[in-house]
Order: sequence, then structure tokens, then C-alpha cells
Amino acid sequence: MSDIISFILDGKTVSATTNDSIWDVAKREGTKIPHLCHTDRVGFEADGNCRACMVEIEGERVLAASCIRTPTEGMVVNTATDRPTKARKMVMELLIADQPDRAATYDTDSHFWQMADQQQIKDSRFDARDMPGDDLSHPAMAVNLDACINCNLCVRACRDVQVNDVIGMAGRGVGSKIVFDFDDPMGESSCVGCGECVQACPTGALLEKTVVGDTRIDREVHSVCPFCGVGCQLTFKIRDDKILYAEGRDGPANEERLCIKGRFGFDYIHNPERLTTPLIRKEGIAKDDVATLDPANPLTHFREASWEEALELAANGLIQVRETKGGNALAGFGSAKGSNEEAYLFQKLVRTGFGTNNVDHCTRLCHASSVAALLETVGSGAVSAPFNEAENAEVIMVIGSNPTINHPVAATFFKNAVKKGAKLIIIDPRGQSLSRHATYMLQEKPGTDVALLNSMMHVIVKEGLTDKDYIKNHTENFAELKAHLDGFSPEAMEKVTGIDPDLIRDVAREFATAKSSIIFWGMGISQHVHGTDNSRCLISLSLMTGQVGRPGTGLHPLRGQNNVQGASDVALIPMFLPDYQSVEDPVIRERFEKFWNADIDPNKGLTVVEITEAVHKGTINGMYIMGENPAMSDPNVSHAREALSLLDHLVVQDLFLTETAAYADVVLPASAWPEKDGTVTNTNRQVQMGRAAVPMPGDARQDLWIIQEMAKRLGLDWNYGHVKEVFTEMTQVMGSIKGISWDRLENADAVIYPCESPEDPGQPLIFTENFPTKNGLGKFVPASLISPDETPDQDFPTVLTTGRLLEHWHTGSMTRRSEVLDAVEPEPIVHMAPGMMENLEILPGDLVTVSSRRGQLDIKVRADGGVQNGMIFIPFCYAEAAANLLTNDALDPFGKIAEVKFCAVKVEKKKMPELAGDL
Ligand SMILES: Nc1nc2c(c(=O)[nH]1)N[C@H]1C(S)=C(S)[C@@H](COP(=O)(O)OP(=O)(O)OC[C@H]3O[C@@H](n4cnc5c(=O)[nH]c(N)nc54)[C@H](O)[C@@H]3O)O[C@H]1N2
Ligand SMILES: Nc1nc2c(c(=O)[nH]1)N[C@H]1C(S)=C(S)[C@@H](COP(=O)(O)OP(=O)(O)OC[C@H]3O[C@@H](n4cnc5c(=O)[nH]c(N)nc54)[C@H](O)[C@@H]3O)O[C@H]1N2
Ligand SMILES: [Mo]
Repeated sequence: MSDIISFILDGKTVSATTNDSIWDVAKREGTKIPHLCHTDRVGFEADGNCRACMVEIEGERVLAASCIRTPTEGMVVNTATDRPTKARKMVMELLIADQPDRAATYDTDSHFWQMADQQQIKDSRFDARDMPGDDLSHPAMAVNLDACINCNLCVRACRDVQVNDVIGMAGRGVGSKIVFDFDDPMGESSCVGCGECVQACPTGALLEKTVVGDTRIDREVHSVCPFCGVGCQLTFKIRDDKILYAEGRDGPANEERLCIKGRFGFDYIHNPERLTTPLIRKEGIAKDDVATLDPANPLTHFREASWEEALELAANGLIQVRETKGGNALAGFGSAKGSNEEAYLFQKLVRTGFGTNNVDHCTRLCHASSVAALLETVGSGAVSAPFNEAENAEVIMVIGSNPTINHPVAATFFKNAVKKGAKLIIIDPRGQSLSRHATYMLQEKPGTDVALLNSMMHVIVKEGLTDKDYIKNHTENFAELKAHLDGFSPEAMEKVTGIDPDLIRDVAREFATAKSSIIFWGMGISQHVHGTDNSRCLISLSLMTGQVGRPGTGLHPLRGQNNVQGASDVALIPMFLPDYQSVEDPVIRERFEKFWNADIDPNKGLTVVEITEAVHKGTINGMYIMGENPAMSDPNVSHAREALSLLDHLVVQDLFLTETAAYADVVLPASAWPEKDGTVTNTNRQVQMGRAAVPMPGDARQDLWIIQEMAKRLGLDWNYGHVKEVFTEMTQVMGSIKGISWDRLENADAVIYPCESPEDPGQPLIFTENFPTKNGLGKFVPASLISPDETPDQDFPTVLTTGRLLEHWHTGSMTRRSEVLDAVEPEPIVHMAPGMMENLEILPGDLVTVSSRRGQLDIKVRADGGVQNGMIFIPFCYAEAAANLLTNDALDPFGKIAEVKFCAVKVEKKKMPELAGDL
């Protein structure tokens, strides 16, 4: 049977594939059949429940719902004849009967009313059913079931697309309605606020709260989400220069999906605490006098200044250090939250204006160890395949990563794949919401991944499950690894990992024998003193089973910040020039010196935590920090804060008076992502176009402008007119993006690299033939067991692990200033196992004091069955209980990443102050 059939639609012969519905073909032919319960967005199955799209098929007694009916050869279909037209109008009229008065409805111009207008139906002759009214319990979304037509789109959005399974149908007949969980108010249900239901709702029964009663939008701007590395394309919906909400766009990474931050989390840019004018530290205010500083009222410590004065002072302070102590007494932290162009100019400024390679950014605290291992073994730090390849994987392994919280849209694709039959292996000391979709959940002891992964590889080798051809043709050093693995039987490792040897064997067999297995990993792997070893094991596992370089296979360290991939690519790192070209290689260096017309220091620079140390030692005296908040995000943060206070000169360029800016001599108010044009590169290596949507507040300026003004004052002769000139310069020095031009990106919105020529569509899968190493081979590097740097003892018997919450971004500077996001998670909490709470005689909501060798804090307790006994979890977004006061700054020797996933602490019920005397 041929895949293409032809049939007659309204008298015209048309063709269709066997996947098309009549509705699809009609749409293609320009015929607008009304539709309510149907959308052709990816992930939504047709349901055919509303009957708004009925058509007539000759020879059939009853009308057919065109959205679920597939045409067959020779079929004669009429959409515009009397019978279906009348039937469709009747459906609309019946539905309107149940609608609230149009003028009073949440969305007077909803898809529903547009469909009614299209059929010229205004009123109804029928009686209304009585439905419950408003549910305004959720901070971001309003529910008005009165307008609901039970079309089921929200149920499918929640169940099939995002796979959150919160919304269902309940009741019968006229009493049937959608419910959240067990008919809970939305705000009290397990809803994660992704808003997929709102985007799908055709009637406004579910609507963004910001537009209830007035859905007018002045403008729409297509851009990318500035939160995580997934890089969701979105459309900002703007009225009166305010972003009211965003809608998912059909980007290659997100296919129209978003999460709570990307849909509802943009009001941080309109927050009254935004910096709107340059600030200069007042005479006589000590650097470490931060306790009384209120970010809403900086004028106690700073005075307002003109841009001219602030820039002069900012640059002169740096020049003074450069002239008295040399360029290596300066350092810069650039930003992974801004654009590629900003990051490129920032590192160029530090290298050629300061005269040092002391330039780094948050990647050091993030995937530095993963990148160190990847560069060493396979010659490239980028992911080998987009995360969307999960779709083609038989086995998906998620290790040390909590994607429903941290890469929520990527997680939806993992869940979709599991629904279609993929097996999911999760390896994490802590349970997570993805666990319920897992085939295998290996809840190991924290910090034992080398033991666990080596024991998996031991099984694979002993049982002969390696891919011998792959090992022979594509790798080196296997013999050494094989010998090394001898001592790592699952039985021997059980006491280290706590995992049943049989389970290890099952998982090892599944991974090795699947047609395609893919690995996703995160901070649970990288943020350890043995982070590089953890990654080496993952790479070895992939290589020995040949699970790389084909569809559905690969190595994917899920990148965190929206532009951490891009910031690293453009060399916001101390050891490389753009495209990971060693700064210590004289040939490469000379090429850049010529191109930039400036000298470059031949020594690699210092990394984030090393810079803090150098400040303490007095060898670094001046810093320029743009779009990073180390006074919250650095490990052992008291030590890091002290370093900031010791600097002779500190310039901070941010949106807010952050904990870091509190130590600055000069604060420069900058542009937020939705206020600027520029490109970003997501975890998939997709370079995407961001566009300015709204103006900057007050006298805040573009980051790109500020960097250039600083450069000028530091003696550099730069003349970039438009941001695209910076991008074009990048393409001249970076082979990876050589084929991507600004114009191409303006049209395509996303191009994946490596992309060698304007004709090259870009390469989603890499390592298909060989590895970008000198000999083209991937290298096995054995890893031995190393304990965490600080293990529990009598004084500090509990393990502290730190990380994130869905609603908050890192140090909270942005999301705690978003009303919606802060409303969901408003206060510091420590997550603790119920068993441990019982031992400590603590109830949820009680205050505890958590202390480590480095600091202490008071924090409220939340019961969390996912956390192991003997362990606690604290998110690091809360300034009033900063988790990094406690963490350990011991470093992985290769990646120079700190062990923020493991340190020893003591937890005590908070002692209330004794009341003085009798009352
Ligand atoms: N909502 C939100 N999303 C974010 C961010 C944010 O701040 N907020 N930040 C972004 C950034 S920059 C990053 S890097 C990513 C981080 O995203 P993830 O890598 O998912 O980050 P974490 O939550 O820090 O840690 C991941 C997991 O590691 C586990 N873990 C801890 N110790 C171990 C261990 O010893 N072994 C194993 N196997 N697992 C362990 C934790 O239990 C946790 O589930 O998120 C990005 N997305
Ligand atoms: N305990 C613990 N500590 C950790 C981690 C952990 O898991 N546990 N994770 C580590 C990881 S993976 C990371 S990536 C780091 C993140 O550490 P940071 O990068 O320091 O954290 P952010 O809060 O993302 O800081 C970004 C800053 O940039 C500002 N900003 C946002 N957009 C712009 C812009 O367009 N222009 C300018 N000029 N400024 C802007 C924000 O206001 C904010 O102050 O934290 C690390 N620290
Ligand atoms: Mo990160």
C-alpha cells in the first residue's frame, strides 16, 4: 500500500499521508475547520471530543470529527455543506450556553470566542449548567471552570506533554470537570507551574494571572529563556513595556514547552530594586561594613554618580593596580547569564586590557571537572548529542542530576521517552520526582560514584559485554583500565556504595546491551574533589560499550546557565583562548596577538577559587565582576567575602545590589537579558538569537556598552558599532561556528555547532567517526577511590549536600525578586529525612541550627523522604541562610571545582534564648 493516498475535499482532489487527519489536510489546503479540543502542536494526540470540527463523508450516515479521522483513498469529504456547518454551529451554541458572559470572562478574545466569531455565533438558546467559579490559589495562574468546555487539552498538556499528571477529569455528565490532584485548589496541588495547560487552554478557563480580564498585548518579541541551559525559545508578551508572561516557541530544544521560570519568572527585571544609576562607595564606609546595607536603599553606603564619573573611577582603580603591581594582580569574573558577545569582549578586555589570563566564571563551580575529563579523554568538552536524542535511546541514564528541577523542559522529553518504552536508570543519593518514572533507582551513598561506576564496568568486562570492535577501532588504553577494574566487583563495592550487587549487574547489562544508551549527568557528579574521576568513569563506560556517536547514544553533561556553554566556548576561562585553544601554546597565542593587536600573557590564569586565595595572599588586588554573585555562590563563602573586602579595587556590574556588589567601590547598573540583543549557546550546542523586548530601567546601560567603555579607558582602541560586529569577529577566530553568520541566525533563530560553512546545517551528533584528539582515539583513564575531602565524625556527624529549587535561580538575586517565584518558595528550608527529624525531636517548620567547621546558620525544617538518614539538603538561594557559609572549598585537582555536594555538619534544634528573669 502506498503511503500517499488521494481523496476529494470540498470537490478538489487532494493528497494525504497515512499520518494526516482530514483536519490536517484541510488546514494545509487553506480551509479553516473550527477546532476547540484539537491542536496540532507536537506532543498532543487528537482526541475528537468536542465535535467542533465535524465534516460530512459521503456514504456515511453520521458526521465525523475531522481531527481524528484519517482520509482513505477515494473518500469524498465535505466541510462546507449544510449538514456539517449546522452541526458545528449547534456545537458552538451549546458550548456558549455554559460560558460566562463574554464581557465578564477572563479572556474575551480567547480561541473559543474567535471560533464563535468565525461561525457568527454570539448567544445561545440553551440553559447554562452551574459550574464552580474562580480558583485564584496559584500565584501565576487563574482558573475559572465556568469557562471550561471539558476539551481535555489541559489534561493532555499535563499528562502527555509535560508528564506531570496533576490535572485529570472527575465527575460524570453535567458534573464532569477538570481537577487538580484530588480536586485540590490549584495552588495547593502538586502542580509545578509549567503553564503548559494555560498555553493549551482554548477558552481562558486557565489563564496567566497577569492578563485576567485584560488580555491586550501591545507587542510580542521572539527570544530565548535566560534561566537554564536548556535554551527554550519563547515569545515575550508585552504591554506598556512590561513583560506580562512568555509563551513557548517551537525551538529545537523545547518544541514550545516552558517551565515556571521561563513562563512566569520575568518580573525580576521590573523589580523596584533594579539598579538604575551608577553607584560609588561613600568615603569612610568600610568595605566589610555590609551587615546594615539594604539592597533596596543603597544610599546609606553608596552615592549616585554620573556614568562618566563612575566609569573613570572604575577604570582608574584597575589601571592603578595594573601600573603598580602588574596585570596579574587583576582578575575578572565574566557572566554566563549574558550573551556570547559580552562574554567574548569581557575575556578580550581582561586579556588585552588588564594583561592577564585571570578570567573565569561560574563554569568553574559547575562542569569544570566534566570538561577536564572530556578534554583529556575525547578532546572536546561539549555534549556529544543534544538531550532530545533521549527520544532515540533504549536506555537513558541520569546520574547526579535532578532534571525536573533544574532542566525541567529537558526532563519532559525524558519522561516522554520513558512513556514510549525507554528504560530510565537514575543514580542519585537523593530521591527525586523523576524517580517514579525510573526502571532502576540506585540510591547510593553520597560521593561513591567511582565505586559504583567501576563496579558496573567490572561486570561489563567480566561478562564480555564490551563492544570489542569499538574499543579496537576508536579507543586506547583499554588494557590498563581492564586491569584496574579487577578489584571492583559489585560485591566488593557494596559496602562503599550501599547498592545490592545484583542490581548493579542488571543495570550494567541493560546499559551495555541496549541498542542505544545515553548518559546525562550534573552537579552530583562534578562537584566533588573526585569530580574529574567521576566523569572519567562515565566516559569509560560509554566508550567500552560503544554507546557514543550514534543516534540515541552519547555523553551529555547537562549545562546549567543559559550561556555557560557559550561563555566557555568564547574563552571566559583562564587556560584557553576561544574554541579551547591553549593560551600556553605559542603558535596559537601569536595568532591571537596578531588578530587582537595586543600582547597576551603566556601563562594560564587562575581559576575562581584560586583567585579568592590569591586575594587573601595579597597577589590579586583588583577585580571586575560582571553578572556573577560569588559572595553567595562561592564555597566557604565567609572566606570568599573576606577576599572581596580585601581588594584595593572592585567593580561590579549587575542588575541588583547583590551580596557581591555590597563590597564594590563602583557599581555599574546593567542590562537584563530581555533588554538586549545577542546570542547564547545552550547545552545542546545550539547558538540561538535573543532579542531586546523592553527598555532598560532608569539610566541602566547595555553590558556590551559598559564593557567597551571600560576597554576604552583601559587604553584599548575598540570600535564595535553593533553587537553583530562582535559576533562576526568571533566567527573569524572560532572554527566551531565559522559557518554561522548573524544574518543566518536572525532567520533561523538557532543553528547547532560545529558548523563549518554557510551550507552546513550543523552537526547534532559528534564523535560519529572519530574523536577530536591528536590520534582520533578516545582514551580510557582509570579512576581510583578517593573519599570526600571532609567526612562526618563525632563533632560533625551529618553530611550536608547543597543544590537548587525549581523556582529559584542560584543565589536568588533574580528569582527572589520575582513575585510569582518567591511566592512559591519564600523562605530558607533544610530538607531532612523524617527518621532523622524523629531522632532530633523536630517537627516540620521547626528551626534548627546547622553548623560546619566554617560557619553556621538557622533554618526551618522540611520533611523530605527522598533525603537519606544522616544527610541534609540545603538550597543555596537564600541570603538569610546562605548554604555556602557551611560548604567546603577543597578542590578537585584537575577541574579545580569545589566539593559543594559533600561536607560534614552538625544539626541541632535551635536553642531559644533564655528569658531574662521572671515574667
Ligand atoms: N531551578 C533551577 N534550575 C537550574 C539552576 C538553578 O539555580 N535553579 N541552576 C542551573 C545550573 S548553573 C546548573 S549547573 C544546573 C544543575 O543541575 P543539577 O546538576 O541537576 O544540580 P543539583 O541540584 O545541584 O544536583 C543534582 C543532583 O546531584 C545529586 N547528588 C548529590 N551528591 C551526589 C553524589 O555524590 N552522586 C550522585 N550521583 N549524585 C549526587 C543531588 O541529589 C541532585 O539530585 O541547574 C541549572 N538549572
Ligand atoms: N553550595 C553550592 N554552591 C554552588 C553550587 C551548588 O550546587 N551548591 N553550584 C555552583 C554552580 S553550578 C554555579 S553555575 C554557580 C552560579 O553562581 P553565580 O553565577 O554567581 O550565580 P547567579 O545567581 O546565577 O549570579 C548571576 C548574577 O548575574 C546577574 N545578572 C543576571 N543577568 C545579568 C545580565 O544580563 N547582566 C549582568 N551584568 N548581570 C546579570 C544576577 O543578578 C546575579 O547577580 O553557583 C555555584 N555555587
Ligand atoms: Mo552551574
